[in-house]
Amino acid sequence: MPTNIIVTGGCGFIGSNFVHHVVNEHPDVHVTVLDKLTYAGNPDNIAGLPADRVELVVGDICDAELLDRIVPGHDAIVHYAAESHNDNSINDPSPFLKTNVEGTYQLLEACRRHDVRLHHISTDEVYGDLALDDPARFTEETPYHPSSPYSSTKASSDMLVRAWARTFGVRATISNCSNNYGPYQHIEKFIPRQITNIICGIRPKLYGDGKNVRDWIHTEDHSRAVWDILTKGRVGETYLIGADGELDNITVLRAILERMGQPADAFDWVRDRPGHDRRYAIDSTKLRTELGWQPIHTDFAEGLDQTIAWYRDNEDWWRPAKEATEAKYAAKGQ
Ligand code: NAD
Ligand code: TDX
Repeated sequence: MPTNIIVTGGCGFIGSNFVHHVVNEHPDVHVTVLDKLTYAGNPDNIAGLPADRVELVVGDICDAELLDRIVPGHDAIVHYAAESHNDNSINDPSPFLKTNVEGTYQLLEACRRHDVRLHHISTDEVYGDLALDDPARFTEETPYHPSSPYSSTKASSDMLVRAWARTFGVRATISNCSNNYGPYQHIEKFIPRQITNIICGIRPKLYGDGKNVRDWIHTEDHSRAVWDILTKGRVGETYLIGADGELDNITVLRAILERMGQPADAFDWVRDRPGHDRRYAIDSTKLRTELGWQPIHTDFAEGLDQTIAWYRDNEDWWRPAKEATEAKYAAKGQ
């Protein structure tokens, strides 16, 4: 059982939720968060956690010398750090190449030099997309077919992890998860963008025809799955994480509008995302049968209510980023 772990990207959305999960559920574990604090990283996400359990190191995963200073003495690295937003990757792919590909390479080299276990966090987007009427879902055997600069850099990072595991014996696992929702998600992303738009009196914005399907999972269920893979998963293996939460975007938006007391048509249709993936869907049978994981947050409406309440209660957290985020979208007709 690991007792001293590094969490890269632990000040971002999913990474910080994982740090909270470990602190709450695994009292013997110390966490070193390594985070560059980009626009998406906020130290407030882990503020208030006990100082003897969580240490923040502000730094870049591309910095090999820094990695040589902090990695020795740790049992494992859980690697969340990434540039994570598809729309940003279309505006400027370069930081995605740097952090997602080179950053993962530097972490792999550090794991190799110091013989440290790695769990690499990836996405279902590496598999490309499915047609709306396709009965298939993604499995661990689905061929890679990424569509966007973001997903192609995540696919590249997965390939590096597999190669370093096979060639150099790095003790690595990979998980590919579906769309997360919950507290601390940056307001550039679909669900928090629409919730905070409504709070600000701005009409929500829906891309294309609104029929694109995402497979939603509460971030807490993702954290539990990652812990199970880190502690019980077979080294060298990939596990898909999903909670059977397929919904199209217009259904999610209508649920948000209804729960926030808005008319069903109180939103704007906006320009579609170039290369917009149609549908993602995860078959998580391997994770469930091999490791016994199951999602707990299976009621999406309840999870959405909690998420809406969190954004209402934490306006200080998101308000400073709102104007600039919307200005960036407006410049693109979105
Ligand atoms: P996020 O953008 O909210 O957070 C990313 C974090 O990484 C931030 O704290 C940022 O400061 C940090 N970071 C960025 N570049 C860095 C660098 N060079 N060095 C150190 N830290 C750096 O992202 P998220 O949505 O929480 O996603 C986390 C991970 O989960 C990513 O690897 C992403 O690909 C993956 N993922 C996300 C989803 C989703 O629905 N959001 C789904 C599946 C997988
Ligand atoms: O304003 C919007 N209107 C809209 O219709 C935004 C921001 C998005 N959308 C659509 C695009 C997608 O079909 O909503 C869907 C979800 O969009 P995002 O929140 O940007 O997520 P997505 O592109 O699906 O990628 C997310 O899930 C997989 C994460 O951002 C990735 O990091 C993860 O790998």
